[in-house]
Amino acid sequence: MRSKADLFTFSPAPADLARFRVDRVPAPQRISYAEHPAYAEFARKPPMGVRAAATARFLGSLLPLAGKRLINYELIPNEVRMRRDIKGRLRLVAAGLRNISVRPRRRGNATLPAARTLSTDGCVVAAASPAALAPVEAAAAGAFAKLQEARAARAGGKRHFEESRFHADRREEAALFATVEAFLKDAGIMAAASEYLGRQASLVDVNPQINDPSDSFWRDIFPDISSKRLPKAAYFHRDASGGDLKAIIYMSDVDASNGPFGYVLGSHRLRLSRLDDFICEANDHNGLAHTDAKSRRHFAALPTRFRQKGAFGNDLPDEHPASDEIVKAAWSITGPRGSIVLFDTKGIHRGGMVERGERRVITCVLG
Ligand SMILES: O=C(O)CCC(=O)C(=O)O
Ligand SMILES: [Fe+2]
Repeated sequence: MRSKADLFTFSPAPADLARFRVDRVPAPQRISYAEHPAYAEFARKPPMGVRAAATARFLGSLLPLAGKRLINYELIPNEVRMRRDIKGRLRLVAAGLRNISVRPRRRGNATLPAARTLSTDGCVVAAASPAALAPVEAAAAGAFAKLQEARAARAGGKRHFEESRFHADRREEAALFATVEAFLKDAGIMAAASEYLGRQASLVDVNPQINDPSDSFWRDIFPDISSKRLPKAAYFHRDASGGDLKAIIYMSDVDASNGPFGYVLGSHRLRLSRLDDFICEANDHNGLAHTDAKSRRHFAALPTRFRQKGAFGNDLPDEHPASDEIVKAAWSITGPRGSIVLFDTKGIHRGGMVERGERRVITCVLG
């Protein structure tokens, strides 16, 4: 009989691909917005009212975000976060209090090859055989059907990125959670994640996701501007969450045209000061990082230091020295269904930009 390990193989990124030179490039999220064609006009002389409103919105988001970081909010599962009734809120508080003592990530002494690759590159890929993937396909079929229905109901209208996703609730999708958890364990993903985090990793969220060319969240970045040319670093971002890992399971074959996930190798080593990182997260949370005209007007009215985003790629001019560095070190991960991408969400990445066909994945949050 074949052992479970035979059903999975790890592969590191192509060795000939460049690694992101964190010490050589200026911080990519520090952008001269006063000279940016889509922001300059707004940055020139923002009216007092806009400045006050923007700054108030920014400052107002700091305390809730600090609270979230204190309780490791992103490690609390969907079904506890989403409940609005009193009992649900109490559970959230209890989970939050328990979480205060969770240690942040402690890097180093990785011994497993997959954890070592994760430490050097920020990203590692495993391949599951069709036999290993089969139970996951069966367990996720219902969730994908529901998601497809919800997406069809929004056909024609503009879909937000979050509408690509189905946030599975562990109470309703117990079988899906259990199957995915077993799959990630057998694949060695949980062990690699645990070594990387320096503590026992757990499966926090399971989010089936469908993308096709009708998703325009990545294409219509400046809806009011007629030029539709995208910058080279379009949609590249660092997640606004507190620093967890994600495992993306490809549920369909993924080639260059149906939205491969892309990771900038070594970019998880980017060292932002805690303050700058916090500023980025705040703007990603408070909505000022959006790129429609109203959000840009407000963002451009912020004091210069506060003009930073985790979702910076759409704003990064091709001339910025970080742009080429990002492109050179970006691994566009194509692969058959059953491929599993494990990555540090604080590294620079993008995905789901489908030109043709459809891409189905299950995005799992590990924390
Ligand atoms: O859909 C993708 O491939 C990437 C989405 C993403 O950026 C994420 O899950 O953090
Ligand atoms: Fe992301």
